[in-house]
Amino acid sequence: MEKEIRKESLNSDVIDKINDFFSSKGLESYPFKIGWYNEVVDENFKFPYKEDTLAVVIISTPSMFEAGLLPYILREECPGGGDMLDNYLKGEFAKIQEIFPQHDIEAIHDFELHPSHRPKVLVQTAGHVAGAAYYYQRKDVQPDPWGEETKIFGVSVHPKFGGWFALRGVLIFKDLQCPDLPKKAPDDIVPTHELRKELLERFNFRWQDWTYRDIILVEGKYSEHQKLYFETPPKDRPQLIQKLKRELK
Ligand code: B12
Repeated sequence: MEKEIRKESLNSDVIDKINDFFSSKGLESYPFKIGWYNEVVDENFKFPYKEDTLAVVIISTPSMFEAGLLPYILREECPGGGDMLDNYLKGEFAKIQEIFPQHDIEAIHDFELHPSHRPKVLVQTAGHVAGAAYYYQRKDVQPDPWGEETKIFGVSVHPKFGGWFALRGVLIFKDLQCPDLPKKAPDDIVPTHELRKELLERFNFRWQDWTYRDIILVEGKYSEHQKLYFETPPKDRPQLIQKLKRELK
């Protein structure tokens, strides 16, 4: 019994520390059990870990750009190889291993693919099972209003930020078991058939106009600088970064 209590307080200590680390950077973290994720995904997406293994999904909120990415961009001397956002988040995820040298942590980013091009993690599913953001999929709109030939991708909606956020990846604590982690259902903030249909249509057919992000009233959105950064194709971002450096430094 005493051992179990210590195990649980160790887990909540880990969860609190991760939360403290990310929150000042405009990032949110939500714990989940690997078993909750494995229960819903197809065989080839499952992780080969015990069901009670502790994992955390990381979300970027609208303030991530100004609180973390922009200072990083302005600090970095030379953009170097790769995307600045990916490099920034790789660095932040890697710091978690430094904070917890005693734990065996696997960090997986949203953009990581297997050689077969299959994503290493489905971050929308992770966000849903962690209770962070409801993942609205085609099967959640019944009766189905689209024809068989129409491909409809699902979209997650954050209760505070609507679509003004992104799911950045997961951290898996391979050596930590969390049998008593309470499961929280995500808030169903797009409850009606009409609104869900509208959400999926905006995300699939008009995602460039940003409107799917405003499917609910939100507490915060991307700044004009952030929108400009994300609208700019990665190959043109180095020039934009130089411009931002001149304007903001
Ligand atoms: C590949 C990819 C694309 C591809 C294909 C899209 C797709 N969904 O397949 C393309 C290039 C088209 C694309 C485009 C875009 N994408 Co994209 N994309 C991805 C990526 C890397 C993988 C998605 C994927 O391949 N999924 C595989 C399929 C099979 O998964 P699935 O359909 O969810 O099926 C699983 C679930 O159904 C689950 N499941 C089964 N039953 C149940 C039951 C429950 C309850 C649950 C929860 C789950 C569940 O099991 C299935 C797998 O076995 C993700 C990041 C990531 N690593 O997840 C971003 C991601 C989905 N994209 C994102 C975005 C924003 C976009 C764009 C707007 C462009 C952009 N980056 O700004 C456009 C919009 C889509 C469009 N209109 O074209 C965001 C979505 C954010 C959100 N709010 O949901 C993500 C999550 C990236 C991120 N960092 O946030 N994308």
